[in-house]
Amino acid sequence: MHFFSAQHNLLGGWAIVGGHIALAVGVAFGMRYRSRDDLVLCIFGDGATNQGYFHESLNMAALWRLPVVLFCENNLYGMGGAVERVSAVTAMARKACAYDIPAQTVDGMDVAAVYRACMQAVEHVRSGRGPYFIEAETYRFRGHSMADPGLYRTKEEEQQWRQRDPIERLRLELGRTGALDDAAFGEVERRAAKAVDEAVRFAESSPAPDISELTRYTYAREAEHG
Ligand SMILES: Cc1ncc(C[n+]2csc(CCOP(=O)(O)OP(=O)(O)O)c2C)c(N)n1
Ligand SMILES: [Mg+2]
Repeated sequence: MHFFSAQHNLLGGWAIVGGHIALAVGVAFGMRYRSRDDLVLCIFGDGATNQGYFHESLNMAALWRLPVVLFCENNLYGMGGAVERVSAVTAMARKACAYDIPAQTVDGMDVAAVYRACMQAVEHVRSGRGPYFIEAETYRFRGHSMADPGLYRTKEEEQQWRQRDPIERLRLELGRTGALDDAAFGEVERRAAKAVDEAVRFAESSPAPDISELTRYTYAREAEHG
């Protein structure tokens, strides 16, 4: 969860649901403050939109016209239950209206459609008009984590969404247009599987960290020494 790569401008996966929206807006404020022509892409789930952070952050981002694209993956479930059981508003894009942030809903199972929506959002933000909200309608084929076996939906529902698997759809589309044949696609899959296997091997064969490492990287000053 705590991956981070400053080199790739990837500012991390965060443990506190919705907390990173405030961080993203803070980073966007920093960019504006330093007159940098960059923007932030902040990705969060439907569950995060019920958190106080979400509302405070959208308010501030809109008020100060900060350069941030807010990307909500609405996969219909949080951890342990369906959206309609926890959210008074189930269409996530409508939540952006409260802060006058332009929003669009896109088929999150269609890679090209998501790409197009992101490009529109980037264009909007780059033109100095403030934040933009995207709701990608998608599905999570499993429970949230090992602690969530995902028993709250039916096998039939899962099967229906499987038919729209975005990776499979992309493979078919690339094959149809001749951009990437099955062999080339298989090679991409093999490379990805190899990278994951290597990372798992590295993690499992590495020694457990010493207790003194517990708070390392918690503060920037420590990271400088690390
Ligand atoms: C503030 C906070 N509350 C609860 C949790 C436990 N938790 C982790 S993920 C999650 C559900 C998140 O749902 P959603 O945003 O829809 O993400 P998804 O797993 O569907 O991508 C919860 C409740 C947490 N990490 N932080
Ligand atoms: Mg979700």
